Formats: sequence, structure tokens, C-alpha cells
Amino acid sequence: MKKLLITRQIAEPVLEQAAGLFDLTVRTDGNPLTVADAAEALATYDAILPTLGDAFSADAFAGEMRCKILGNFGVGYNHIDAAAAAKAGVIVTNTPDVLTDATADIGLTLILATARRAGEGERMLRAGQWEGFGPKVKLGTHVTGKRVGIVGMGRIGQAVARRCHYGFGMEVLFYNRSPKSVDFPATQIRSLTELAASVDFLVVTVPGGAETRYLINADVLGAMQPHGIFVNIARGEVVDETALIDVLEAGKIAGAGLDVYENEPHVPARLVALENCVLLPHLGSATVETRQAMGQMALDNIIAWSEGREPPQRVN
Ligand code: 8YV
Repeated sequence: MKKLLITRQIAEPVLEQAAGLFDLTVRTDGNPLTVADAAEALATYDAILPTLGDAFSADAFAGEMRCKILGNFGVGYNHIDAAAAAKAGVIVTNTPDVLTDATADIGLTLILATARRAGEGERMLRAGQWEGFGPKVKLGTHVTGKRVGIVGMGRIGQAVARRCHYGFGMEVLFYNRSPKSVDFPATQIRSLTELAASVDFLVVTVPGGAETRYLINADVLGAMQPHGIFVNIARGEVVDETALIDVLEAGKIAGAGLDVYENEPHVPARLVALENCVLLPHLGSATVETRQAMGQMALDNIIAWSEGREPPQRVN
């Protein structure tokens, strides 16, 4: 039997199926693998099902290699050096599509919660500070009919845009590295700063990794309008977090809704102190249905490899 490591406690039915097919080890430690842990796992197991943050950097692939496949649990795999893996003969797969809707829903949750000051209102109520209805209590920004700018019109970007257009009658503008046509009304803008300057809501949905690191920098954030709201459901490293905090503190933008951070799970105290931010703990794909589907897809890729078939969601 091939040795499989699953690095976190994922959905029970997936674990049960894996236990029937492989010599299975499931980590109980909630912390991600360090580079040294990752290197040891690569030398010990035939297959690994890793999650966000497990440090499969180039250094992890430098040593002894027993592993043949990393079936990543998640669409984003910026914690895996896929090129180094390929060089070491390790297949990498991911879990696209199954989490698109859940992640887009979190995007809309953040747009609405930030614009309508839901976090602030909830905190006030729970603190026993609500003094009753007032015509001017916690007035927010209208969402319906406004203009949204999507940064990265991939699967998740399109799903956010569709919700904005069909659900909220919003005008959709977007920035994408390559020309992109979509099956709903949306205008591609060539410059990211021009997009930032033109919209009421700027939503980031690009993949993480070296190519998009700090794509959202002080220039882009500085171009936003004072009533603009910034939303990130991609990866924290896509945004210069300090620059974002600077514009928020200075009141140069109206607020931010964030699901991801530069150094998760660390969230800077300056960000936590800002009332006009809605801060979620990386919940993008966190529904029971989606997390089960992700686990199943990751395992199915590993099963395909173990049966000598091409893993369907191979990325390297
Ligand atoms: C996952 C995500 O929960 O799929 C992704 O890229 O960001 C999350 O929704 C995470 O990757 C789990 O490993």
C-alpha cells in the first residue's frame, strides 16, 4: 500500500475513503508544515495532501524524494514551489471550480458588510451600546447600482462580477493581464490605477505568488476615491498591507473587507484597530459542502496517480 499523508483533519468521508485505499497518516497538529517538516514528509510518503501554508518551498524539494504527488487542498498553491516540485519529479494538483461559488459569496459578504457597516453595528449592539433606532445611526454606502472593479477576471473574479451585475445591478469594470471576454456586460480597463480611480468597490481575485506580489501597492490604493471600498479575497501577499493600512488610517478610502493577510494568521494591530474594516479569518471556501468537495477532488487526483492515470487537476 502506498503511504499517504494528509496534513490536516479534513472531511470525514474523504478521510475514510483515503484510509481504505492508502497506508494513511493524518496529522492532528493544527499548524502548517515548516520547510523542514515538508522536506521530511517528501522523503517519507508516496503522496501528500497538503493545505494552505504548508511550506513546500524550493528548499523542501532539495533532499531525498519518495513523494510523487502533492494533491493540494485548495485552488491557490502559492505555498508550493510547483517548478521545484516538477524538477524533483513531483506532480502538483489543485482544486479549481468546486470553491468558486463559496469564495465569490465571501466576496459579496465583504462588499456588503463593509459598505453597510455590519461589523461596526454588530460590535456596538453586542457591547450594549445601541441606544435605539436613529435616522443617522451607522449610515453606510449604497451597494446596488454602484461600480465594481475586479482585479483578475478568472473563475472567482467572474463569479463575483456576475453576482454584482445580476444581483445588484452594478456596472462591472475589470483588470486582467491578458485580454478577456466574458458572457455578461463588463469593461476591461488597461491600467490598474485607472481601474482603482474609476470604481466604488475594488475587489482582488488574482492568484497569489511571485507574479502578483504587491500588485496592489501604494500607487493603486492612492488612486482610489475617498468613498472607495477595498476587498481582498485572493492572497494577502498581493497587497502591500502597510500601504493599505496607511490609506485607511488617513481616511483616503472609506473601508476595507479582508479575508486574507500578508502573514496569516498574524493580523496587524493597526488593522484590527480600524473600525471601518471587516476582517474575516480566511473563510473563502469555508462551507461544509465546499470543503468536502475540495477534499474529494484532492484525493481523486491522488487516486488517479496511484492507478496510473493522469491526475485531472495537474498544475505543473
Ligand atoms: C482554502 C483558498 O481553504 O483554495 C484556496 O486557494 O484560499 C482556501 O479557500 C485553502 O487553500 C485551504 O488549503
